[in-house]
Amino acid sequence: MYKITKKVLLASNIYLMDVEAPRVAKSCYPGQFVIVKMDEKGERIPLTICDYDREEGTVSIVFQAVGPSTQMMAKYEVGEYFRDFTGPLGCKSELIDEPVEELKEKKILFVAGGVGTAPVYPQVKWMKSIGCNVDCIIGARSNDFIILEDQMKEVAANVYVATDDGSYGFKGNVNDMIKELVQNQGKSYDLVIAIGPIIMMKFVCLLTKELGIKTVVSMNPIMVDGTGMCGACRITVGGQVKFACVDGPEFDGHLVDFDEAMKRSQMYKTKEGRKELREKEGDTHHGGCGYCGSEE
Ligand SMILES: Cc1cc2nc3c(=O)[nH]c(=O)nc-3n(C[C@@H](O)[C@H](O)[C@H](O)COP(=O)(O)OP(=O)(O)OC[C@H]3O[C@@H](n4cnc5c(N)ncnc54)[C@H](O)[C@@H]3O)c2cc1C
Ligand code: FES
Repeated sequence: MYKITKKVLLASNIYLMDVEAPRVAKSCYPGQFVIVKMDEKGERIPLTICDYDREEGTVSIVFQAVGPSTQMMAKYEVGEYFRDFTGPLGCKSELIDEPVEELKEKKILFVAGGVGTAPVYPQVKWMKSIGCNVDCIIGARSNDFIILEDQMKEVAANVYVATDDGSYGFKGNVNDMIKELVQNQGKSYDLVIAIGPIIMMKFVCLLTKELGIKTVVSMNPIMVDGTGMCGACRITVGGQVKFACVDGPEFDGHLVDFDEAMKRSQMYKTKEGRKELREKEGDTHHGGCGYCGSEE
């Protein structure tokens, strides 16, 4: 059982919770995720590790209450317990293993979209902890959906907020903000790390390819069970088949087939779509994920 020690409403329907999970806190790294189960019969919900405190033994998760399970999760209060808190899962961010001196030489821009800001935060925090100053764009539809701005300002050298409707910060999407920084303000970057909705990551990659900036993306949004069992997160990267949850979630964004990923994740949502995928792709679904509705 895993006790909730903190609960904060970050923005409309978006919550942060700290959970007592000492073993996960001890071994996790930025980029990894956990699978949370509220009770015995609860759905398995994969969520990115947003922060951790190895000494306190707590892990922070951020989630948007959208479906029935996350809505139920939002009702949990401090002092209540999750039944399962499995992790850390997935590979740690590639930056963690890079030599610090090389990282210090690089000019890095993080691009966070919507709830995707949650997985960006621990990476930026890590960079600060090893003495690297990085820039960060936080993009959201409007002022109401911006999360972790103050926390990000503590760890990034510069934080640029962009809203689609101009209700706060720069008016425009994250791509408009990148163009503003690179083309109008004369900033230059060696690496972009973009995490957010698939459509956002696709368009960021199209732009950074034009600008000649290497880009890493995180394919968390297409995951379903997060264990390599369901086949939902199958993607093509540079012509090779990969599974986001076990081979990723981070990949070279210029090699990811985003159109296929978006089409597959739509098809995976319906029974007919899953049947069609099985017929086309063979046995990518091994069953037993308890998530996709498949019987086998
Ligand atoms: C790595 C990862 C981990 C996640 N972990 C969690 C989690 O722990 N908990 C959770 O609840 N959810 C999680 N998610 C789900 C989360 O991605 C949401 O599905 C997603 O962020 C949508 O948020 P939004 O609706 O606020 O996006 P929007 O507000 O619609 O968009 C966010 C930003 O993307 C920009 N954008 C959108 N379309 C384009 C475009 N075509 N070109 C350029 N920019 C564009 C917008 O301008 C805006 O700046 C995770 C997602 C990722 C990527
Ligand atoms: S989420 Fe990767 S196989 Fe299911």
